Amino acid sequence: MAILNILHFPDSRLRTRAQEVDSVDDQVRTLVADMFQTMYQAPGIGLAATQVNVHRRVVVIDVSEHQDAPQVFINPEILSREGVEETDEGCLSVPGIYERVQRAERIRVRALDLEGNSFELDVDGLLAVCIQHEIDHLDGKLFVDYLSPLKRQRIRKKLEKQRRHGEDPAAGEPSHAERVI
Ligand code: GNR
Ligand code: NI
Repeated sequence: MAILNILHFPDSRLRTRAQEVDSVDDQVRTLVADMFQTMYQAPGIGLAATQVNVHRRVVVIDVSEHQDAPQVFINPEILSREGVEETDEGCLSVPGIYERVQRAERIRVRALDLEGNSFELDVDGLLAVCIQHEIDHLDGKLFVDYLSPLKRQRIRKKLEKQRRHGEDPAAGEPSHAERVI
């Protein structure tokens, strides 16, 4: 297993639309294992392959309290959406930034599992938010795209400044040891 490098906004590679996976093979399973290791050590509750510069439609998620409930979504598709909910979001590709974003409250999602079998799931709460956030990554979209251009510009400047000064952007509040939830 390997810990992969996570791209940071405004890296243009985060704007790539990921390709469908046409066969769930050992290469995909190795990618999934590496993505889980990367997500758990970050730590985060989800990770899209786009964030580690692999432009395939692969998402890993674990919204459980003890990080013991890994979920894999390959070629995820939202089949239906219901209601609207606003929650604070963060992103491992936009470290240290938390903003309110509106998303569908409940969704039905279809995806392939690690054996290549299709499954459908009705989800709400944090898992629904996370799946929508991750599918956005696969489409080259970031949560900051839902904010005003002024806010997005401020975030861009802040991250560029931190980068120039060689700071760990995830340092400060909340602590790096805490998950971004
Ligand atoms: O760790 C993460 N937390 C989070 C919190 C609220 C909404 C979405 C997320 S996903 C994020 C990890 C990440 O960047 N996934 O792409
Ligand atoms: Ni993200």
